[in-house]
Amino acid sequence: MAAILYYSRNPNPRLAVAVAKHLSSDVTFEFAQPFHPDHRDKFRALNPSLRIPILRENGHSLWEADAIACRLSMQARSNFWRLDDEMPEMIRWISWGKAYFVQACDVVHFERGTKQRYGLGPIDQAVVAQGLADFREHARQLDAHLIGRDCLLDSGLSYADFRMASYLAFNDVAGLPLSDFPQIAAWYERIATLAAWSDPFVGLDTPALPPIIGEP
Ligand SMILES: N[C@@H](CCC(=O)N[C@@H](CS)C(=O)NCC(=O)O)C(=O)O
Repeated sequence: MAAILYYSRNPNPRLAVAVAKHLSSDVTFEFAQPFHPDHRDKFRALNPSLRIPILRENGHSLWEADAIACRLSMQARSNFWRLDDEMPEMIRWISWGKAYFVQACDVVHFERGTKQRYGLGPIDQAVVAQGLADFREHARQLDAHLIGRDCLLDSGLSYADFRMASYLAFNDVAGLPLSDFPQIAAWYERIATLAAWSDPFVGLDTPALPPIIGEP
């Protein structure tokens, strides 16, 4: 029986779906609303944090997008998740991204996007200002690394690129100043040309995200 990938259109589930599409993984995609009162009990049993993506396989639940990407890449016998000499480099960028660049993107997107979609309160402008300052600091480092290269790793596209880009797919809402960082902008444009990235939900019956209803 094919594994089930529980997903939504939100950033981390989107990332997992993009990985599965990129790798042509043999999974059944199942749209999920783990925080819906009717579904909480089911999803708490699959992931105590209630969060998605979750990869359900032979009675086992694997959660965290990075772990799911690793599993799907190994199953596909792909080097998208490096298992060779470049693995430490790849993990370096995943780890740095989660701690700094992706984290800054997440902070800004949470205020301007998630909170306004799900009615979680007004935008905290101080949090946004700090998030933007952090974004600029870390984007400078990432931009410098990308000079003269197409991808984060020497040998080409890897999961580290997808993870680093995970919140940039939402920049219409987050409004991060990408154009101030030309190497990042060009790198992201290359990722956005990949069909699996530009619209991972093609062929899936996936409700749209709730609209932004809070302040702009
Ligand atoms: N660290 C987790 C974070 C997972 C997470 O925060 N998921 C959010 C979306 S980004 C979620 O489950 N939201 C509920 C939903 O999408 O319905 C990962 O990387 O997978």
